[in-house]
Amino acid sequence: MQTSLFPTERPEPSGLAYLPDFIDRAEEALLLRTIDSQPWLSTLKRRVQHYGYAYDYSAKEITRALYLGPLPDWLSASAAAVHRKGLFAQMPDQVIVNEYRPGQGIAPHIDRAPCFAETVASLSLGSPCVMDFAHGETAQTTSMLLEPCSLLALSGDARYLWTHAIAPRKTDTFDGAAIPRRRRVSLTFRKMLP
Ligand SMILES: O=C(O)CCC(=O)C(=O)O
Repeated sequence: MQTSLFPTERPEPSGLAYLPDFIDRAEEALLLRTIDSQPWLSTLKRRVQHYGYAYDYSAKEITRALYLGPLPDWLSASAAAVHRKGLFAQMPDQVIVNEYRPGQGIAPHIDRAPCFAETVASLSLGSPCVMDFAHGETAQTTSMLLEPCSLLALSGDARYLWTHAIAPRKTDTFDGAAIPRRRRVSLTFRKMLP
């Protein structure tokens, strides 16, 4: 486990919470099996699954018209576990599952403020990977290692002022160590705004 969230002398975005071992390896394996038994959408470079509400990637938004139905039981159990940590004022009701094969990533972005409530939280399964952050106004940058079974919650500045991204590469370097990427699957929990 990493001993500090951010390597020495890198800024730490305020509002960021990192919970290592949020789930155990058995829960991780069960989630991966369940996710892999569901249909994947393959319209992006990486495969995704949407729950609660579909995300419109061309409009870069979610509307209530894109409601898919309540979270399935297996996912609402995870959403409830996230909610119990006190990170969300209300139960998350929208989840995107992202699959990253080695070499795949996600472009720098801030989750849409008008669509989603104050916290966005991401549960990591499978491979570790480095997430990169950049402050929109000060141009500060920083990176952190997301370990499997961890939960990353972004609120405050980390949610609204810093972009987050995963570079499309096959090996990360973190604190001087090369970390080859394997398949990573993440579940990002959000609460839709009215
Ligand atoms: O894979 C992750 O941990 C982050 C996913 C993400 O940023 C998103 O779905 O908007």
